[in-house]
Amino acid sequence: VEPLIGTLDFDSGKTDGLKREQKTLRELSGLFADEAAFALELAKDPSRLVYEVFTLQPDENAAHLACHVTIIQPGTVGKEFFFTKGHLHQIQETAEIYLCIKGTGLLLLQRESDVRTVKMQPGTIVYIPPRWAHRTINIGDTPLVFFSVHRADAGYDYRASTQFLKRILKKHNNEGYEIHNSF
Ligand code: S6P
Ligand code: ZN
Repeated sequence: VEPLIGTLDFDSGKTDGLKREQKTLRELSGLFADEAAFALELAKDPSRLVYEVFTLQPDENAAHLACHVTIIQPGTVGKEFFFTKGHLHQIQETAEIYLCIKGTGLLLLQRESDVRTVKMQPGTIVYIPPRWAHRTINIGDTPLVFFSVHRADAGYDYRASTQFLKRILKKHNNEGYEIHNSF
């Protein structure tokens, strides 16, 4: 395998040499708590960008690492802040490391009924142990940018995306966020 080289500009959040995937509102159907607000936003602009994932990873997977840069746009559906779908890894013993580059967010970690929220700001490093589902939420008004690394053959299990027990909502007429139960 040849060395792979990409760049992330820490000031602008722009990447180069990484493969881009995007998630728009229509791909996040069924995930936000307020279905009426979601329908309204979808009608306005179904291809509104919520987040992008940029990947640097070799084609061959075994024994390699994958790294990603995720950029979550600021925004809400109703009061709920924009987030990533969230997942577990198909290979359950996969751990992952996150490094926040820009913006303000929360990392929601969940293992069965055990839920943690970790504040993400530039410089925050989080080790996500195996078997903890993870979703990231942009609670700021600028894009949230973070870098992550895990084994390249980990795979993704998105069943976790509908099972998060907490939701992060914007405070009424106020700066900041509050954490609510999902169900
Ligand atoms: C991958 C890592 C991140 C997410 C990205 C998008 O293991 O956790 O790169 O893929 O933040 O989230 P999701 O839940 O849509 O894959
Ligand atoms: Zn992950």
